[in-house]
Amino acid sequence: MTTIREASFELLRRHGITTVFGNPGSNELLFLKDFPEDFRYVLGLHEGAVMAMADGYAQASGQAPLVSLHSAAGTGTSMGVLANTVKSKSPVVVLSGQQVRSMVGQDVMVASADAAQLPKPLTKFSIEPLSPNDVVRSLAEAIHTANLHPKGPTHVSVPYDDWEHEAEDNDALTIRRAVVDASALSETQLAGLVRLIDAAESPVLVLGPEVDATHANEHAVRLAERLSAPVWIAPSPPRCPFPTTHPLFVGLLPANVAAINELLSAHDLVIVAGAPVFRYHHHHPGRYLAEGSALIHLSQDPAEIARAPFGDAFLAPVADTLSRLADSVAKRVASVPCRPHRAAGVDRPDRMHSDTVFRTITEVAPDDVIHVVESTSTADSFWSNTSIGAQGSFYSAAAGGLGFGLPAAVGIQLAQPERRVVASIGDGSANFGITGLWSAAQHKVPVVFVILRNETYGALVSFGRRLEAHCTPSFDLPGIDFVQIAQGYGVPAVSVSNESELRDALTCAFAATGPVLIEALTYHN
Ligand code: TZD
Ligand code: CA
Repeated sequence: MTTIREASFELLRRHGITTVFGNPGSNELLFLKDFPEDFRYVLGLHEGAVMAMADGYAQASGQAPLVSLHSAAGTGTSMGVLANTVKSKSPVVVLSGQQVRSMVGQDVMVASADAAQLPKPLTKFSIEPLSPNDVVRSLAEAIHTANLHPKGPTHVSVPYDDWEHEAEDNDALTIRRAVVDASALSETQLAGLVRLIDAAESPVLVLGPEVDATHANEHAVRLAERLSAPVWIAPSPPRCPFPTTHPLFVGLLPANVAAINELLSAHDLVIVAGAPVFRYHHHHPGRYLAEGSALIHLSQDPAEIARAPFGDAFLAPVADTLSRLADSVAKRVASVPCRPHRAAGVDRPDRMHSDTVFRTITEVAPDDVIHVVESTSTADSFWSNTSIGAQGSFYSAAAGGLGFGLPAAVGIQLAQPERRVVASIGDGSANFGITGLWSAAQHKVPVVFVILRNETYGALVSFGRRLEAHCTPSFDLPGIDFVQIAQGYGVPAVSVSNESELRDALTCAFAATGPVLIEALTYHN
């Protein structure tokens, strides 16, 4: 007899899902029983860290991992990070354990009263199968849905007595299904788009995370070069779609209406690829787009296209569209745009400016290093002092939810063992995902963690000034010793306060075979 558990593992195996990130409780034990040897279980000490490791792994491998969580409490605890996962469009399949079917109605301990409802606003699909006979098919639906564009997290809740039931004969057919996700602009649609672009005098490109997620970076470079068009990265980027060392790269768009309009106003055509139009943050009302400008939106996300308040949109795989446009648009020659110069910050005797931290990381890290960043007040400093090149070299929380960066770095490093990951994390942010250090230590995942210890929620101090929110409670964070915390989780650590100490620490960290944490003493200005 094949049990539902065995059939489910066969389904997961069939889809290449052999890494499980989890935190277990009593409801999950019968799923984890006889855990197959070809699967790897990465235990996280907190569900936020579990979800972030899985999200990072999904983004950096392109493959859906399984997340195994405990009932309502475990699933609920993961949901802060899940808010990022939906925006990063990571194909994560969440399996939460449920009490025995016949007991859920009595609201016994660790039953999840309305399990499918719990993560619903954040997931593409959420279900608790109505019968054990539908468990394998439901799990298959969750896997396919997670992997179809736009990708995203899905959730299945399974009562734990289901796992030992006999699987359906028909489950074998479900397990065997392959699904191909295709479609592209027709030749006529493409020709229309090419005509629009060729008719423009001064096109500009704005690129977003979908470009990096679908490995379309090189097509974007070819198109930009063909058009000799300046390239902006769309606001608050969770990934980097274009090499920042390229002469056509001009910078990151700020996240507000007025500034975007101003920066793009010199162009009669704005081509946005693989980004929402636009993901604003600060409220600065104004005209979306200058008089006489037009906008073309290329995306494979129907919801993003439907909600955009302006621009004509083309729903099709971004990689294919960019590649065919690069082959078809007329070649132009234009002068290379200039990038604004930014003066470097100055160190204090006992503390560094964040510019020093990022510049030194750039100097010491290997060229193909992967950056994971969650240090909110130092975003400009990061982009001014680092260069991001190839596909898959930059990751950040897609919804700005803290607790992603530190554990995501662990998942990303697990997915990319040939490259090194450096995680630059604020001292505030670090605490939301700190338990990721333990998983890194246990699995010897060689992430270099750099904690920027400016002893405050710097971004909130700056935001407060801008909103004139005076006399708030203090947002300072004195007395958090990251060296002791890291050592407590089994990660070797050192504190540094100037450039030469940082350089030495980074050199040792990149030579290490396991994780290392560097506490960099910085200041907020
Ligand atoms: N909680 C969660 C889960 N996500 C959030 N984004 C916040 C709270 C609010 N928040 C921000 O948006 S930035 C920030 C908080 C608390 C401060 C982060 O401090 P940091 O970085 O030390 O990591 P900086 O460079 O000092 O700002
Ligand atoms: Ca801070």
